[in-house]
Amino acid sequence: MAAGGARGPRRGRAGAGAGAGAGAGAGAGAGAEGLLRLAALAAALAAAAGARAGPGGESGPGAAPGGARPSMVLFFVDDLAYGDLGATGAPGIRTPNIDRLAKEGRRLTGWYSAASICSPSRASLMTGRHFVRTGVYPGALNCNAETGMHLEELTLGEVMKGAGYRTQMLGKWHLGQRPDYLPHNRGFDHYLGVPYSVDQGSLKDHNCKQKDCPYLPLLRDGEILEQPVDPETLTEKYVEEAKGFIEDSVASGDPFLLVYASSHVHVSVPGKPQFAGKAFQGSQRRGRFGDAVAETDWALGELMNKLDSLGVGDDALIVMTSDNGPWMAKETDCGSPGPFRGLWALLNGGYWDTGKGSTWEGGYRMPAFARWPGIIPPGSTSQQPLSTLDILPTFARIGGASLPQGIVLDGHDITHVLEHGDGEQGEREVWADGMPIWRQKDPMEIGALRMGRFKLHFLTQSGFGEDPVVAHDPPLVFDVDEDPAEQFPLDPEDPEISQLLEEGAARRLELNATIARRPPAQKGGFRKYALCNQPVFDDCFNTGPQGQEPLEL
Ligand SMILES: [Ca+2]
Repeated sequence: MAAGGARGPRRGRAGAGAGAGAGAGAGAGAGAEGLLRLAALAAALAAAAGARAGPGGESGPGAAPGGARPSMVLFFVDDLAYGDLGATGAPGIRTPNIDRLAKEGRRLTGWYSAASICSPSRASLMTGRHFVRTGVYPGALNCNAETGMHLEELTLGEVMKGAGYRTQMLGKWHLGQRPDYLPHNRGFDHYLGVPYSVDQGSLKDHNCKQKDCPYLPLLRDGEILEQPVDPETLTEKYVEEAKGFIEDSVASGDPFLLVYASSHVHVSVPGKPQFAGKAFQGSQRRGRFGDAVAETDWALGELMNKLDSLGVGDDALIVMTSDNGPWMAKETDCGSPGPFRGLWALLNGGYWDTGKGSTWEGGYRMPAFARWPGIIPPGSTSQQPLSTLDILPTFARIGGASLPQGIVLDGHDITHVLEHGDGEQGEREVWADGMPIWRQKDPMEIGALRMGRFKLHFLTQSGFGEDPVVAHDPPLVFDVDEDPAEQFPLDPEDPEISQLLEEGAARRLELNATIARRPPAQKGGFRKYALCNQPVFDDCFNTGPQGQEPLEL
């Protein structure tokens, strides 16, 4: 077994100065970070003056490839996985537009989510920081959460807006539904979307005495547009809003950031809201779930066509990925992890729930593609371990935005990988010093590390089962390039693996010691914080029992 040079020296940070890294700022507590946030925001706003400052406030190296500042579309799907796309070999669902994106850009086959469940994953997407730093853990936020992602966190929207980008957020936010936490108050010019998961509200026959979540709302900025949402026209509404935003932005002459966070595909349960539009119902072999994927694929195609029709498609960067793996506890109503089955767990632990919520590859390894004509070679592939954490520093670099100062960023600028892929001209070891893979259950722990082509499991547990945490000493090691199903653990007595285990253990201790955590924001159950504009439910959600008083933010 050869390591193949996967564990090279810690180059640490790809690109020029982006990604302050987990070690930088070690020991800075959440309070200290908070005090520095104003300085970070000021730095971002300074970039709006048109200075082409590079990441970290440096001059020069931040210049975008090709010299221009491209508009950017981040297409972020909910619970979509490897086994759900034509581009990754799924037999039962046709996804011609996603396939086109993959064909015209780079397949990023080593892409990891930053968490295997919705809200924490999205917190890391928006901040470039491990979610434990943002306070969004454990689990996903409820429809009536008291708080959300900490208000001192600087978002991708704020960073890009600071560089003069127009910003629009669409779809699932899931970082807090109260006004201060919504996207239009967090760096996005406008927001249209269902602010949390589509299974966190009713669609008909609501009984507020039995349910904590009211009818599912559709928001435009802070206003409720629809309640309950019409799920059959929801994607169409998102697409129309996106098209209007693209048209207005192109007319303005300013670059733009569009975050399209699909409410699809999550999980399909009879009686629960996972409906595709009428044009897609019954269109696929994978039932309602497949129909939702097909409509999602259509939405991406509409966005690409709009960019092309306005003559800006060749200048735009499109990145597509998903927030976490399939909710396998839902059996046939969820997506498929494809080759990332976590078979060691089935063969030795007796469980197959190795998708969403778990630290197995099925929970974390995401389909991901990036298209940028003229910069990213079409039909190219990278196996480099990359992360959703990398989006913020990369978009900032490409857009000429200043990175937040005085706080720890965990993601890395991966512009070189997008351009050149793996190889001597690209960055080969972006996460060689160990990508933490977090457990999703309290107490939060780093359950695994991805190091080069290897993955070390320190703690394993099923995604949603009641099974106990299993501690592994020595850790389980898999070569996830050659063994994506995590079936064949490598021999810990092998000298190379033994050395890897030593390095991994040290790295995990270092990370545990240096990552400051905010108190968790997960506080649901406050009915008065549910979004409800219907007087008939006042006794339940507006003037009824108020629960506890809000905490100091
Ligand atoms: Ca999700």
